[in-house]
Amino acid sequence: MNSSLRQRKKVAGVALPTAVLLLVAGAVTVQSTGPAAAAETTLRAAAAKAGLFFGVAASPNRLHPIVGQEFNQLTPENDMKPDRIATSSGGLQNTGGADTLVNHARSNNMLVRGHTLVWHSQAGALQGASQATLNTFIGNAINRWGSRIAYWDVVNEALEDNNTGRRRNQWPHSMNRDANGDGDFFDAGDTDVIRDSFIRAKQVVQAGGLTTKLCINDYDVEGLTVRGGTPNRKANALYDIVRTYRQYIDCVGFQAHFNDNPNSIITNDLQANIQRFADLGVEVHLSELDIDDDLSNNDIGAGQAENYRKVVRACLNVAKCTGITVWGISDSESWRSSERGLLFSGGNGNYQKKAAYHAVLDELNKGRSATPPTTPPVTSDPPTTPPTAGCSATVSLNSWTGGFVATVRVTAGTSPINGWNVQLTLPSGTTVTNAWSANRTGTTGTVQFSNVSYNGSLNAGQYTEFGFQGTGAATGLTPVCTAS
Ligand code: 9MR
Repeated sequence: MNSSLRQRKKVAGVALPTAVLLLVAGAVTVQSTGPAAAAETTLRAAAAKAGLFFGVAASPNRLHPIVGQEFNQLTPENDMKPDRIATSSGGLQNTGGADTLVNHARSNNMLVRGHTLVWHSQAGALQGASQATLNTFIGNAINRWGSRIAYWDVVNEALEDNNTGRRRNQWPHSMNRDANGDGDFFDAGDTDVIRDSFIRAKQVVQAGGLTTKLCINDYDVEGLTVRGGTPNRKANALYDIVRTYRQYIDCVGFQAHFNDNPNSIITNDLQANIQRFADLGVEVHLSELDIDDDLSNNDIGAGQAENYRKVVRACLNVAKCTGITVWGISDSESWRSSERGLLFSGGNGNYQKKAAYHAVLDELNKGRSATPPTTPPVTSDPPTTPPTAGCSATVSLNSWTGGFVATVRVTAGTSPINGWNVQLTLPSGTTVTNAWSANRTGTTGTVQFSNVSYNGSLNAGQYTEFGFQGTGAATGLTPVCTAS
């Protein structure tokens, strides 16, 4: 366990499409094929049917049969980290463990998430290296396994602890320079390790014609808020990075190590946060999931199995949440064994399913959320009030003292629409601080939100959602929707 993690640990039903896993050009893909079938009996089969992967962190000495039986994705828990495989000049060494895991994944029809290329911790011989050396390593590592790695964590844990919303300042982030002093590293004249590492990784993928997708991965970024409803500044900072470098970033890993740290609890707005990243067009993974079994200060419940259910549901409800990886098989073999955060007890190949396992399997078997029908349901009695053309909007709020997050659902009426505008009048003293999946005009009083390029066209009865965050109290909001 690295020191920052040690420290933060202490602080504190409609018809489902069926799907199959296919092995295509070295990568396993999930594909929909038809109508519903009986409940599946393994996590991987249930997940595949719902159209996502369900994976596990793996080590070469723990490749027990359960790995291939229950999971269809693996992440090397330690064997692809720079301290295992990097030389000081960015070359590769000791790749045996990683090779074993990649081969095991292939023979068990599993995806691989490579973990990880650029990280301040476990940097080994790369500690203190220049961007040029990091780039050499990025090229060597990506090319060694090519498209056999479906997803690579290119940059891991770049943001500071304690909800500051800042970048870390130790190497490699100490190389960052804010040339014009405007408080970010996003300008052309700035130096940014995140940008430069992703540019290099994308170059390598494109030059090799690889299918590998490139992810940024972090913890304490799962909710829109943290304990007490405080905005999650670390999540907002990650969001800004992904939005700014979207052309190089394909996927985002929310580590999802849920525990009693105020910034690591499970909040009600997990799904809304997954959705706002998904709305940028990236895939979202819950990349290192474990849940403390006596999590006492979370917002959404106390029982471990129920918490697993809610977290899995939040992912299932967002189409671009394409995978969940648990950080180990059993409690006793976990990096946090004292928190008993995983799905199995037992060890050394002899594992017993916990209540959390059954909850996850059950939830996966329910599949993704219902997509609204494109034609109104047929009823024997015509409705007394016919649905209207145009659009309608409803607001749901997650409020705390001094702030709130609003999720607005826009639903098309009886005809398809090509665009929408939602007007809201905020109470005095209330200010919008940021919005996602919509263009915004105004921050106080009467504010307008209109569709962005990808969510303006809705079929009759179909809906989309956007969100905004604000200070003050957002009571009595009555949205007025106009379609175009
Ligand atoms: O589970 C990993 C553990 O075996 C290592 O000792 C530890 C060293 O830092 O890393 C653990 O995995 C971490 C992952 O690479 C990044 N996110 C946090 C994970 C738990 O610390």
